[in-house]
Amino acid sequence: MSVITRYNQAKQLYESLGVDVEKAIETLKNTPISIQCWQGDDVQGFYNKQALSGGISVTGNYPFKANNIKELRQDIEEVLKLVPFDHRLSLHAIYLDTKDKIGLDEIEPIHFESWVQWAKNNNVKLDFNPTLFSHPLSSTGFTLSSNDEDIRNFWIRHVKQSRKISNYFGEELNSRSVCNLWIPDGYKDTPYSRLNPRKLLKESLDQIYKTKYPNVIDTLESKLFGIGAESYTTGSHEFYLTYAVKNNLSVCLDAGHFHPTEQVSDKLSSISLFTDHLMLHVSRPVRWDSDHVVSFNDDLQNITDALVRDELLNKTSIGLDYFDASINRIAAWVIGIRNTQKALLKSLLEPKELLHQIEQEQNYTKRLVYIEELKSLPFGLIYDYICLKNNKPVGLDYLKEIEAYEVSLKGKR
Ligand code: RNT
Ligand code: ZN
Repeated sequence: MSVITRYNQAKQLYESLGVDVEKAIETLKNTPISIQCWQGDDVQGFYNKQALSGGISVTGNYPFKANNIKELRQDIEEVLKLVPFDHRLSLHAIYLDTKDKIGLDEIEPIHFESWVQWAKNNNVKLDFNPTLFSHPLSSTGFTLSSNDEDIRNFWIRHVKQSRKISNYFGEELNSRSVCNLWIPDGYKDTPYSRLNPRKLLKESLDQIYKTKYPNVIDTLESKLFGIGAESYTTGSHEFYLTYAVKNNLSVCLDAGHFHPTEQVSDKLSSISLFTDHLMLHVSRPVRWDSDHVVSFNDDLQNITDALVRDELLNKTSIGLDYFDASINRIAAWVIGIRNTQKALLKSLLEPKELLHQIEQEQNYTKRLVYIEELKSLPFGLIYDYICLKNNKPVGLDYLKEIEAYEVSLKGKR
């Protein structure tokens, strides 16, 4: 049976429940994923050859890693060939394009001009992240909350420049750019004062966010702990959430940055009532914030369900954040993007109005019957059709393309 015949049958099934399948597909099309550039080269970047630090780590030594901008772009273009629809690319400051020896506090839009050109050619929008790790001035484990004023000021200048670059992206590409701030600051061992670094971080942020940019969505990414910062992180969830609400900024929730039993999906509705925007780092923690490739699991489904059921998609940026060097890096990207799209599609294929109504009628038996039965409907056939229609490989076929691409790199990297 052909992909189209199977699609038509699945479509009929969904329509019998009152689901508008074409509308679901259209919404998926209009929901870009912000792809993390750093999956391509194990968070190395092109700034200097500093080892990765800041409590994050990449394991594995799969060959064919991208070694320069040209190779990284080539790899991302390959990824874009294997997933339907247009997407965003999330860049880190250390992925700048310049031969000049400049400080991270001196970066300018011009150092990212070639990325904007590339983005225009590839129908991609750009997001940005200042890089406050893998640098001699972050080696004490503190940046914006360092008690050394020079260190703090250096990083304040860096983040200010980063926001300027993000605004340039937004302006050039006609789409507001998310500028997401994450800092590694924290203590390995129990601090005496939990307040002092947070006071300093607050002061730093006050300086950074004084300037308002029309084309930037500023987000603050919290973390519970990092490797080497097990006992305390300055930028905790409470710190950033209250700071964001008070200062009209937004937060970024990384799925690996909470206690293992906490559900990011349950936080979205609450926060959405008090901030204009939500940013997600969709990731997969395995025992800890291990940044595994996003899997099609309940955690992911719960997130997309929360976004779709409560109509939060319009105010949410869905970004990926993982880095796996133990498997083909293109596959790592593609698996995570396709899984995120599938989960979104599955959520979009629910008879939403009906379920809201059932809940309002307090018919909890009916609610559970529907929710459980919907889980086994053939959303995968709809996804296959989307791939086919958009000239993207259906099902397992993308593996062949990745294998062929890998063969083409032999002897070149
Ligand atoms: C670290 C944060 C952060 C980074 C990227 C590379 O724990 O999740 O988002 O992963 O900036
Ligand atoms: Zn993250």
